[in-house]
Amino acid sequence: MNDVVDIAILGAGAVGQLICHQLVTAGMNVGFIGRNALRPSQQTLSFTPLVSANNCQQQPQEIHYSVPIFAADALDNIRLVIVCVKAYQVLDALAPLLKHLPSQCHILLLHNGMGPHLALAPLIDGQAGGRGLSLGTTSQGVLRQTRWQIKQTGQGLTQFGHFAGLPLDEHYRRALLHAIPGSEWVDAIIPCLWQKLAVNATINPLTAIHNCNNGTLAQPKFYDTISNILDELVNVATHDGISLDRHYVQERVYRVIELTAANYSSMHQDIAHQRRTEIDQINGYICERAKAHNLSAPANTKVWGLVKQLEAEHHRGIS
Ligand code: KPL
Repeated sequence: MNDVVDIAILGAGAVGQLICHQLVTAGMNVGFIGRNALRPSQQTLSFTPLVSANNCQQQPQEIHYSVPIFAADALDNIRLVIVCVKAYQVLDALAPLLKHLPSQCHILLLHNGMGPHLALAPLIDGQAGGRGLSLGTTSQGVLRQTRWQIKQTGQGLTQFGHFAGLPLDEHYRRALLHAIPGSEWVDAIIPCLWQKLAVNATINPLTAIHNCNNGTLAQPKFYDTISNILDELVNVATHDGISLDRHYVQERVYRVIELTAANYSSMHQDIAHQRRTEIDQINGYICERAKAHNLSAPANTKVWGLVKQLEAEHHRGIS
């Protein structure tokens, strides 16, 4: 058996650790890139699986396992980097690593929101040796309990697709689909990212602004705001050449509200913990694309502004 670690995850947040767990469980050799690591080390991770619906009496067993952490300049064997940092960190985290990654190493972005792929594609496309960029989105629910301890809170669809440069090698494609439950490879990933953007552009800012869980948004008083955000999003996407089914998009948002009713969105948690949010890459992205097409997007502009205000209040220490 080949024990060389050839897959690296950049970003050890909740999603990064979940993907790591799923790949390790499927027998793949995975490690994390330690952005400030000077020498290689090992880290023990803990994972609590989902309680299965027909076995809710039994407490799920916590699983512990160890994975390598690489120094950023020791990445010669890496053939696939899965980027799980927040959308606003992608460029700063990845750009300095590109010179240390082998020329045939493929990059896969997996984060909420949109935008970084546009800035990254020219850096990947022009590389000698044949680098490639794929994009992905996941709706799996996961909660980080302590620094290296996560708990899966929900199943969900994960979609991957090619975006620029050379396609991901078939071996890695198959491995990802085998390892990640409910995952699929799609021919056109950008429409899938817009659909996920619709979920995040409604649930995330509204739960943060109204300090509520996802399920609260099923109340009729939120209907018009959700509708307006989605009208604008679908219109902007159309001008970007992406045709979305308006009815289906809204149905999907309400399905997620129902399925994750008890959860607090990632943006709600970011505001609650006084962290920066991904609002610029979610509603901000919609507003920027609207501006590029000379369209107005008042509902998205409003929630973008309100969340920026919440971020600024925390920054100034007001709560
Ligand atoms: O992706 C999410 C998030 O919180 O970022 C949703 C689907 C809204 C679940 O909370």
